[in-house]
Amino acid sequence: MTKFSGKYVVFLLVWGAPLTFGSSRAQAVPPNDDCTDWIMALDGDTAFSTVGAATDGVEEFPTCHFSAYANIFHDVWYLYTATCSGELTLDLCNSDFDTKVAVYNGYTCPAPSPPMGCNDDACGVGSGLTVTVDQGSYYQIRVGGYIGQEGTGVLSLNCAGDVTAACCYPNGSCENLTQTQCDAISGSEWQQGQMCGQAGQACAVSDCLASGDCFVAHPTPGCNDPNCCLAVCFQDSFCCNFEWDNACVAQAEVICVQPTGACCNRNAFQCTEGALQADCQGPGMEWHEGISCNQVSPPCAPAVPAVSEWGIVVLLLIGLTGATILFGNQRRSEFSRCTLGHTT
Ligand SMILES: [Ca+2]
Ligand SMILES: [Ca+2]
Repeated sequence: MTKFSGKYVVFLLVWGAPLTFGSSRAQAVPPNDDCTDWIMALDGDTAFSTVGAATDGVEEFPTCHFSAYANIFHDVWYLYTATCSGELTLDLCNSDFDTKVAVYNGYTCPAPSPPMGCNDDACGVGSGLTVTVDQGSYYQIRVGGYIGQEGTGVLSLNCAGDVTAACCYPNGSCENLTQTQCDAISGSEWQQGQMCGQAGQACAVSDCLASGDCFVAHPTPGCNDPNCCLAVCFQDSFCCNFEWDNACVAQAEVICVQPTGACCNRNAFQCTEGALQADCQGPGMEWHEGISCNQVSPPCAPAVPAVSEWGIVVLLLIGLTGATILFGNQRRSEFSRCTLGHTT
């Protein structure tokens, strides 16, 4: 009741000074009187005036319900783009009237009710409040007064919190982190003002080089195709920070272009063009990256017998030769006998 009584006194004093009030109404209407005419507000101090402004915002009950009133009278509008992820603190303490203030999450008009926060008296009859914001998001600030109140003052804004930016790991992968978080990672670089959406610029592609096939899981981070490596790590930083596991391989198979080559099956004497390495596995299978079947050397043909097998081959040839000679001699003897019999 005490606070309400104070308000009531102030209210009477204002309405009890018609000359002052009348002269202020004659001033120009503030350019940001209407919600749709908001003005950008930056961190720091912004001088404002609500003199002559109309009340176009709506009553915000219960968020703005203080001392019997839920509206913010003679309001003017500002739009703020958060420069940090953390807490935005604003105040109207340096003002010459009984202020009220509200912060809305968004930039549309009418302002998206209910407001994130609202305050009447934080410093005397001046207003102030703190809301949680996300870097890069928009917030509407509605500045006005308690019923019947208007005047001039200063809107002070201070965004305190962690600013995130691209953090480039030594292997070239990128993650949006605060400078403190990024500095804690050995060899990393914090790119102030850049985000990982600009990965090609934020982090050097060549730094993503690492041993290990991009399409085969291995216990070390990164893989041997820098473009593929960066693309996968952009989606999943685990792959470049800890291990190139099966999940990284699965992403690589979707994102990256896999190398193909000739797949020679020496057991079946067949060769397949443009095969993936993963599809050319098993006994007798040979994968030759980036070449066609007619370039496979030695040609994709039956395997040459091993040295130990040559003895068997020679013996078979000797046996076959001997049998041929014997068979030939027998035939010649029969021919001689027949010829002699025929001539006698
Ligand atoms: Ca207004
Ligand atoms: Ca106030």
